[in-house]
Amino acid sequence: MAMLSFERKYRVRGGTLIGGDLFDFWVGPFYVGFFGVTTILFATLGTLLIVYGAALGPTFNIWQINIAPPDLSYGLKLAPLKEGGLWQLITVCALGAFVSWALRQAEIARKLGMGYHIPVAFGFAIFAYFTLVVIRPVLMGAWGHGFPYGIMSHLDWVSNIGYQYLHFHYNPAHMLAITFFFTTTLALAMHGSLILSAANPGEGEVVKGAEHENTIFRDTIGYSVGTLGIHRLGLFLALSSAFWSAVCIVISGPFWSRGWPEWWNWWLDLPIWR
Ligand code: UQ2
Repeated sequence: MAMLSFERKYRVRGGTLIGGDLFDFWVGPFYVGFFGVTTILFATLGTLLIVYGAALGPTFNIWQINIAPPDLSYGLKLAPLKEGGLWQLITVCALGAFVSWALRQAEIARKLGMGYHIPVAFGFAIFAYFTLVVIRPVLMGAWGHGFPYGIMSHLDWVSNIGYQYLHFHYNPAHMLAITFFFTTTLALAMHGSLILSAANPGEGEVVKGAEHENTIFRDTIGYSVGTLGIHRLGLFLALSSAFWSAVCIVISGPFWSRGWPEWWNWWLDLPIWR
């Protein structure tokens, strides 16, 4: 296994949040740590529960396997395993694994003396999932409002929710989320193509750097956001995508239960038209 020259200096004890030196070791290239252990435990248990749920039938077709949340009549109670209890346990395992993964990222960042940007960024993804399977179901009073675990079934769920609010594209937070997702792909396409164009200038040409990167954008659009700026912008766009996704689903039901097109009547209802 290749080892970067600086790793000999940084692969040292310390920086752990919990467990002291006990789990402070590597397996091959992988740092373990307390949260590496909890990640493995939660992920393994969660996966086994999914396989058990699949084995209960009616199919092992990977596209059709479905592990549904409890019926709405169970409210916020624990349900029997085969009546949505599996979904509840799998949700706990998923959150346990995701949060463990984020904390392991934080421990590695501490070891390396880096900022917490990576675990914070991953935290936004966890927050979006948490909003979908915990915050919104709790606000609506039943775990049955969570989404089912299955490839086709979760797509059907998204489609059904969309139609339940008549036309989800009129949800203003959904509009923002989509705009951020699209702008993220625009920014990454601009950045990726710019870096590759500088690094692969063609036969016989010398590799170009930041000055050239700035110049191609100043020459074309009169503005360069800068080499650090593009990464700040990219992170902002990506985090905003996850954030507004969470907002758009959590307001659907708990704060608005009619069709989203109707929400825009606030415009026609403004007193200025009277
Ligand atoms: C840039 C720059 C980079 C980049 C990119 C730009 C040298 C290597 C892609 C250009 C980005 C701009 C002008 C912002 C575009 C705005 C949105 C909302 C997509 O200037 O600095 O660094 O990779």
